[in-house]
Amino acid sequence: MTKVITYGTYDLLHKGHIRLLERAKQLGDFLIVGVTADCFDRSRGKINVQQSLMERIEAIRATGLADQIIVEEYEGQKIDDIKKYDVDIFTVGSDWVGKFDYLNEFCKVVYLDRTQGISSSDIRSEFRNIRIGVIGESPIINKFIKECGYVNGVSIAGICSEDTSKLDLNALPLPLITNRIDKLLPCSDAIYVISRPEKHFGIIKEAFDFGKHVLCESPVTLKISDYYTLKAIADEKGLVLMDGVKTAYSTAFERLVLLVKGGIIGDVISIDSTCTSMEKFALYGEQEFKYLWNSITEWGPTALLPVFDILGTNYTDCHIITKLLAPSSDFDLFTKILLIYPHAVASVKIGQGVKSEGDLIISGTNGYVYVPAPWWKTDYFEVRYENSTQNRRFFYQLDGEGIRYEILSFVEQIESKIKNARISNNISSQTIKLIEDFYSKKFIEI
Ligand code: C2G
Repeated sequence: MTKVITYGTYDLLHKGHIRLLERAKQLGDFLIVGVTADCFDRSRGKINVQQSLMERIEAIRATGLADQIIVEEYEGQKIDDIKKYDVDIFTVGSDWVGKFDYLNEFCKVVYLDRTQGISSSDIRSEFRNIRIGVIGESPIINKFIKECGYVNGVSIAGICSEDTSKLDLNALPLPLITNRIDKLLPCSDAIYVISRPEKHFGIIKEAFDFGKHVLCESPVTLKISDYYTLKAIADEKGLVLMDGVKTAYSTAFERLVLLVKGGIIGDVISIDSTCTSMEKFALYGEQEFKYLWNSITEWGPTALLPVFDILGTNYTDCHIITKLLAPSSDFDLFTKILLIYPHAVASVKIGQGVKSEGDLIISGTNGYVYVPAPWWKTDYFEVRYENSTQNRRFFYQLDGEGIRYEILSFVEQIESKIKNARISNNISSQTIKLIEDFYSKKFIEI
């Protein structure tokens, strides 16, 4: 009996996939089809897969072409499978020609012509065509627009900006560049806001008036009452208001929180979270670039995320210690926040004008989690114990600093009726409350 094996994601099964499977089956007497697991697809950069593993397996089963279905979960598994199932032929579409020649050591490798004119990506883009208007002046916009290219069915409607000096406009094909938001909104389905935080409320309110969904760099507003006003409008109009902290969409961070909540280091007693970066302040010092955010708005939401995600937001006391650029200024060069909980404490250090080690340390009664700098865009963390032989290391792919996952989550929120935002309203509102306290001068100045 000649055994044939082939692998694929098989998302939104179409005739190209089926033709491949039919010809693979003709190569032998027994066809094994390996369907890729969600985490394996994500690790190899396929983030747009719409169907779950079970849905994709069922679709393959329904074709009646597979004699056996297995799941592909890790890099290198093909060699294991070929040996384990005593496979004679490995086959895959010609878009992979050359990539699997190394398997010739274990079995015959056959590349079958790919069916032209159809792909899962094209099908996804037929289902989805979301035009995102971008509003702001930050150089992060360059990354955001580039990352949109990795999300099927998303395009950039244009940019509304008061100062485009930090934007790579020639690198980006943009249908519209304006400084008028009422020009951008009509040609957008949704907007991404990264303008100065004090302008967020007005911009989002206008976007809601035009019936547009909003992804806003955190903090969404500077006043908690404004945040509740916007949430009420969004709920009433059935619009999405999503808080954009890209770290929340990094697999490493998501898994870290789940492991800690699952007790991997025992009870969490202390969290030390540091986010500093002198880069922008050195480049655009406050005098020259009035759009530079201060430390509490630039880094506060990110640095507070692990604290609120793991310890919650019911702290009993809060101390804010800050170093201002000048006595009368709102621009904090450095701020330290101490949050006291009934059975834990958290220390958050943030700085646009002060440099420190940007790591994250979560201390527990059985061990601790160490995330090296820059922890907020890490693909790696360690769980460490007194007996270091028990230490464990975790790696998770992180493409584009997490921005493409954030965009994907935004469009999925728009399409689905279930609003299961990665950042809860509670975390968003409590972050805003702390920032509002800062602006109300509820701090100790050093
Ligand atoms: N395919 C095809 N014609 C198309 C689209 C896909 O012949 N129009 C083939 C691909 O070449 C592949 C199989 O159908 O052999 C499954 O395609 P995908 O679901 O896109 O998965 P892919 O990531 O290409 O799978 O490790 C090998 C990869 O997992 C191959």
